[in-house]
Amino acid sequence: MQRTGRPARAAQTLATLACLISVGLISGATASAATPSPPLPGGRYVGETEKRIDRSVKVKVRGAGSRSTLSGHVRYRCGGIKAPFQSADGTFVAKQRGKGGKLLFKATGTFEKMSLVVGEVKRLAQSRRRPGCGAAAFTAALKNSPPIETRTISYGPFHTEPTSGHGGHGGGNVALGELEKPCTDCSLVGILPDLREADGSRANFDTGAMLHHVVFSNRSETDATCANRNQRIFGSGNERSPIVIPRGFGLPVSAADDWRLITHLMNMGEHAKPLSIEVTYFYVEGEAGLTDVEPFWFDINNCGNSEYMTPAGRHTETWDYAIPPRLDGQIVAIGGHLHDYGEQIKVVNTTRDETICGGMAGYGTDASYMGHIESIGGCIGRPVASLRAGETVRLLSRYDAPEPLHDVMGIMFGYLAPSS
Ligand SMILES: [Cu+2]
Repeated sequence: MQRTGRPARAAQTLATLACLISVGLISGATASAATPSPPLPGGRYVGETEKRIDRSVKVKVRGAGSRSTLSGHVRYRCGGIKAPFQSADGTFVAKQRGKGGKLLFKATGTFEKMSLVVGEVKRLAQSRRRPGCGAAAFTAALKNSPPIETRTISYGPFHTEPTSGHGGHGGGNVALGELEKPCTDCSLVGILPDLREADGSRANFDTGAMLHHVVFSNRSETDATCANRNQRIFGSGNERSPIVIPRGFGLPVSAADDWRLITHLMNMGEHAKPLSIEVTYFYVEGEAGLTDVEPFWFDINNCGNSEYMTPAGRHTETWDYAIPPRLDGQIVAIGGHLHDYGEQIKVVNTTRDETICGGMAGYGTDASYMGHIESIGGCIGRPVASLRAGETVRLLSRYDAPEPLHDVMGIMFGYLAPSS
């Protein structure tokens, strides 16, 4: 199987097997204790405050320019050094070079959790030294206001049959009801979906597993763009894009909310095995002064099962939608979902001839994906765009497939602060 570029055909065939074969109901979900996590990449909410601790090392996180990176800077009083960094995985290196490219300063750090960075100043050029300055370990507390809590919940385990069995589909869609929520009087500000093997290790193509899709919905509300279904609150495909709601906004969760999920997991191995969907939630407890956001869902096959057919070659499928009064407001976060051979998912406001957000599909940088789709860009902003009731938006889903594919998807979902 190829490891970079587009997926090999054998894997592609597995990945595009039809999904909607059977729907069963499994009860129960287990929760694990909160685990320390790095800040959610792209989280603009992470903070604007830093703390002087060891030898005046300050770490300031200002947020991100994209969904996949976190950026900030390290400030070291000795020599007045301020060096920028970017982090995609919670670790970073901050460097500053002088004239001629000479390395003056180098610091490394790791986000131990949402609010704590630990690291080391590894190098400080002689010319910059002052008494009391030099290499040093540091810890830097990031203050978040309000404080952001994290909690990881494991849903399942789901028994998965090899895709070679069960008519080649490995079981199809499964529903799980009465889901555990991370909190009951709170606002979600970030969501990280993942897939795990029975031993807790990450499951992906390299372990013969795939998160075909999972959609979480709230049975206590109706969906904003499809009135006859439950409110879709978030979802993920195998790309597992982080969902980030920017600082100042939150998705409210109440005790009355009744969550369920529907998922299709694939097991490309030889034997049946359990797989669990693991979701790390970032949330703020109680009344925190955040502006409530409402989820919205744009989908090429919106009120159906989200699947559609794309022909061989490059093809863009579109879906037009008139904004109802409920979605008159400001979009603060939006991301997308595509399958293998997807190139771009985009939403434009055709009334104003403005692009709201376009996300490119990424392939071939993470070995565990073995060449399959691994990322899709999205947009975060305060706001990303505004919508007015009566305006028309168009969703454009572009694929370049070697053969007709009968069950691709084109989805953008996100969160909007309503005008009223
Ligand atoms: Cu999908």
